[in-house]
Amino acid sequence: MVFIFMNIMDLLWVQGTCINAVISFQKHFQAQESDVILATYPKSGTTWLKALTFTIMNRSRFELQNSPLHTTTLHQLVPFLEFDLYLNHQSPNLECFSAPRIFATHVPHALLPGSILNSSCRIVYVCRNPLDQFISEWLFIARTQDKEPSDLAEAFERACNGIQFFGPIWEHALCYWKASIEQPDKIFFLKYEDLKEDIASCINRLADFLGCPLSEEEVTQGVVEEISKLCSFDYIKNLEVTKTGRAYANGVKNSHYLRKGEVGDWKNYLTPSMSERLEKIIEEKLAGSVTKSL
Ligand code: PAP
Repeated sequence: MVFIFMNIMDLLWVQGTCINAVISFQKHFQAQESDVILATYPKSGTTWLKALTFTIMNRSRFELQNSPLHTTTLHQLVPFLEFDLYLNHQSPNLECFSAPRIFATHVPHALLPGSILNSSCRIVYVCRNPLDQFISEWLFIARTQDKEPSDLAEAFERACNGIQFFGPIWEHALCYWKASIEQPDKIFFLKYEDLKEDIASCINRLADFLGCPLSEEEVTQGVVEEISKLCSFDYIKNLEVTKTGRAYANGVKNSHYLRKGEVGDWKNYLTPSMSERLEKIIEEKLAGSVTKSL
């Protein structure tokens, strides 16, 4: 775990393995006006958001039944800036990505390069209930290491102290949430739970934000339902490329990114006192802001 001091007041966290990549990303990335950046805290719905955004934005280029999503991993279609692109290259060649480009990042808002913050490229952020996020990450780490999960109480203690790969989840979400309130045309703030509850409405709102709204004709033809199905947990989990492929740069099995995809799975792992403790921390840290969201 590594942290960067931005100034005397702010302490911003990034995963230790990608600190140099984040610095290169900050220094060298040149945003284009048409870029879309998918920003998330890990295990909050990145893979789902990649599928939805790619499908919505490319639906006039590829018929849905011929979407590259059927044969190509989402990590290749929408690479992570700090893992896939800048991890091993200070200034990777991004010419192979045709506009509009879609990239993903877990980097906190304050660490995004100026060219993203100061251009008119768009950012979509997804947040998730921190209890579900914690369990998802705890189990993901074990799966990637092919081991039993680590001690739950210890991992939970670290999460309550904000010690996770990208720092406290509440700070990460709060900064993006504030920015989305200040710049609603630039940052679109979504919740994993809302995607689960009403995917059709989220697809419509996301398409509007991305500047490619669904036409009345598309709505009548059932395109929203088709996008929803193509990007659904069950559909993506059962694709051959998910079962056999590996994530772009870290080599982790694709299948590890699709575990259960449910809201409230934390109830199967956390005791009532644990959940109350983390809920109280979240309530205190996010009072009056994203609290209702989480
Ligand atoms: P990442 O940030 O490391 O890329 P991310 O995709 O955000 O991972 O998180 C994985 C979680 O999203 C998993 O949650 P779980 O452990 O609680 O099951 C995964 O199942 C869930 N997920 C991935 N794809 C989808 C999808 N299409 N629909 C719903 N949930 C999904």
